[in-house]
Amino acid sequence: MQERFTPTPGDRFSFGLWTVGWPGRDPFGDPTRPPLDPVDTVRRLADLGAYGVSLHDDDLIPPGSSETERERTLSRFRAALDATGLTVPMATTNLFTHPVFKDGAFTANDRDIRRYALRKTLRAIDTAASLGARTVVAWGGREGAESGAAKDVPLALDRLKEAFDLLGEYITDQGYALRVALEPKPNEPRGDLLLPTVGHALAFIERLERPALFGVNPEVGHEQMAGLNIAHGVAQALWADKLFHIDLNGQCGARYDQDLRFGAGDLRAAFWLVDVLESGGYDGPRHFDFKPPRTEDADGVWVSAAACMRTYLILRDRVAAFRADPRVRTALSDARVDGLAFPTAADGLKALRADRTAYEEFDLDRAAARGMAFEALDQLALEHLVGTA
Ligand code: 3MF
Ligand code: MG
Ligand code: MG
Repeated sequence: MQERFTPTPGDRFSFGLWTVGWPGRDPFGDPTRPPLDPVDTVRRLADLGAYGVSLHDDDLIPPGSSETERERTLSRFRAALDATGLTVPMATTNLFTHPVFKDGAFTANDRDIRRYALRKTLRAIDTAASLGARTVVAWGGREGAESGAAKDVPLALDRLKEAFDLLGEYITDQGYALRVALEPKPNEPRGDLLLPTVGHALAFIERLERPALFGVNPEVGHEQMAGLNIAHGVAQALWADKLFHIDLNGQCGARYDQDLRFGAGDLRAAFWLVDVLESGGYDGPRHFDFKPPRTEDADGVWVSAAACMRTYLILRDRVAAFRADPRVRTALSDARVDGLAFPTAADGLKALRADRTAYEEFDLDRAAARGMAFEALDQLALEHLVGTA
């Protein structure tokens, strides 16, 4: 039992430096834990069975570092990666902590701040490439507004497109093997954020000069803050070949951004998310973006991190058992789920219009009376989830 749920690098689990490294400062209280040394984090994550660590530029290289300090920090970090075999699958830019970004970065009303944000991001892209990352995440943490007239939204979208077109040009010119994953979030820290959901981001990407370079990084809690179904959002991203990365965590409904460990909050949503990730062809990192609650001491941080991976593996096991259960196969067939695989009018519009059984002779009452048998199917899922199937 124990062995099955012990993570290995083959499971492709990764964590942000800023997740386990969160010292617990929140809007109402001071930090409850000391900062972590990124090198120790690398060792602890490798010991726990993770394969990757991700980072913002500033997580590793404090802003204002000299060139020598930057090189020294990077080489010390690289040595820890080499010693443990941990990789950096994703790296990103912090465009939200410094007060200069209070009105946004790529969409700040002030042009000089937008230009600084772009230069900072080009630098972070160089760092990402030098660490061997394959994905750059872009979370527009301050791209938004608290009040109606403060932000001209169509112009802000023009500037956002301009920024991502320039970043796409840079990645292409440099020949970097990097793709960009936009991370949607509805609100927090701004009252309203641009690109609030997976759907908004997918639509935006199609307006870019190099859409193939861009995809999404959905986060469980972000979609749930908007009251949305994360498994459906991820399924649509996969359908569009745009699931470049994922941020796994937990959230209890539409309230403040909780960043709970994976599986906390809406456990059934987590079950269906693992189902869609495991069956939908996603082969990227299973990346955790959570915050060990500030009630935990240093040991509690690692308990919480280990639990994220263990819960994923338990859910993966439960989902596989659900899919393999002959009773589930029957229930799926009773629910006619595979009926959706047949094109509705493969013989074309003309044949559809000529088919009297499709309309004039269609037995509306009989079709409406057919039960869908979804309840039996869903109860089987619940029983697999809680271990009584
Ligand atoms: C905020 C987030 C961010 C992003 C990160 C990019 C600080 O709610 O989720 O975490 O994930 O900036 O990966
Ligand atoms: Mg988040
Ligand atoms: Mg995130």
